[in-house]
Amino acid sequence: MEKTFVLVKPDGVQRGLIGEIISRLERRGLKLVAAKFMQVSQELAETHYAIHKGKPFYEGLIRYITSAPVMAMVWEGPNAVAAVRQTMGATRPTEAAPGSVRHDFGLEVGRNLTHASDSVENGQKETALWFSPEELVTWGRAVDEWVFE
Ligand code: D4T
Repeated sequence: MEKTFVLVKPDGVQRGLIGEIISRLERRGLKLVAAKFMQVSQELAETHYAIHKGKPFYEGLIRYITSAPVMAMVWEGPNAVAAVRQTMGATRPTEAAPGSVRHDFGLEVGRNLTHASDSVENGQKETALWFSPEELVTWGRAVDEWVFE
């Protein structure tokens, strides 16, 4: 089953939106397989956002992601990558679809509340960066057969 890496960023934590965001993913039928509330180190932030190094928003992005704790998670489901990105909405909140997290709670790209992997490959890479293999829980959910075809 496809897995994807999700972060509730510092603004989402500070604004008390961890529960709201988890609730939306649960309600959709996705299954939580790992979760960790943590302060992001400078080193982890720089590795996670290595692709953006040198871009004008890079320094601010690193300051933002290390500014307060985050909730790091791995979610599983059919097409989990696409489903989670749809639930989160476009990177820029003013371009995010109505009903998405970033539309409903955000205004600025530099305070866009969440991160979600943009491909299956990046989902695997990010999961391996943020979690050790033992932190991923394999479990059967009673409603799985009513959510997964
Ligand atoms: P993340 O990685 O946070 O889920 O965002 P996305 O996958 O949706 O978008 P991204 O990689 O293009 O951007 C990473 C991160 O950088 C911030 N950002 C981005 C910014 O502050 N200014 C910008 O112009 C862009 C493009 C927001 C998300």
